[in-house]
Amino acid sequence: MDYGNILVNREGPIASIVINRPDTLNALNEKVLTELFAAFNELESDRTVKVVVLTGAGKAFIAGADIKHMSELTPLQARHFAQMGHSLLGRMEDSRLPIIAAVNGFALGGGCELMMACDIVIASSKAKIGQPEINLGISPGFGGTQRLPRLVGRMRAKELLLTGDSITAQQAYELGLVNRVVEPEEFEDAVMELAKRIAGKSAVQLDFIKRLVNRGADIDLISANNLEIATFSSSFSTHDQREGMKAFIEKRAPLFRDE
Ligand code: CO8
Repeated sequence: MDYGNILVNREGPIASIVINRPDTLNALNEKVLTELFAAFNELESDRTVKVVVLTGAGKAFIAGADIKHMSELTPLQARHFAQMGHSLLGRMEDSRLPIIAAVNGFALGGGCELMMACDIVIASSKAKIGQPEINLGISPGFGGTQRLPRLVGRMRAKELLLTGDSITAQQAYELGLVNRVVEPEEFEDAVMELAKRIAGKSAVQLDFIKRLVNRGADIDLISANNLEIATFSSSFSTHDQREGMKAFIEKRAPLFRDE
């Protein structure tokens, strides 16, 4: 597929997706959502890819859904738009690929929601994060009222959602919304260093562990633990389990084959 609004690059096992609408601070419209969905499908089916970095061009990660686009929507069109966003975020959470959100700047509204569907978040110290929808007279539509309280707790989530205030990357770190805050000049290196470390692991286990954490969080503990037992036992049918343990015993680095 030809992408007009995003850039997709591959460097060995590390793929990057850059939302490339800097004039609108990478605001999300239906075309961007469609392209992102297609890009995640494309990368998922390329078995050489093991990790994805998602970021934005220019000074923003994503400053939210495109307000000009949304200002003309009927309720039915708004429903369709929200469903597209939810499908994309569900696709990201179901992907076998770990997704690192490299939050280079503003992550607001739909941008914060997309960030929360990623697996690890590295934020530049200049990033601003929030759910300002209330200031536009709407409620969040891409999962903000659901993922945010699950990540930071209900009280803190309601404060952000009801005031619409943005917080700094450091405050987001203290809330547990981002994993790490890095100075702008070290940002790209920190993201690539993390991506490389993850890409060196077994792709089978990246998939298994991501699925267990994401799906286990939505079901009861007994069922989730049973899922873990089943997944753990099936690990013992893989090459990478045999290699990982053999390498430990032989005191050398493992050579995973992602199978
Ligand atoms: N949509 C469209 N255009 C935008 C957006 C946006 N979300 N954000 C910024 N832009 C545009 C500006 O209009 C401006 O364009 P122009 O140069 O043509 O005037 C350009 O980007 C640069 O922006 P600013 O000049 O405003 O840059 P500043 O550095 O002064 O300010 C801010 C940066 C603080 C990020 C400011 O741009 C801002 O407040 N943006 C809006 C943030 C926002 O409210 N986001 C939430 C949107 S709602 C949402 O995401 C809901 C998601 C769920 C949808 C559910 C489906 C119905």
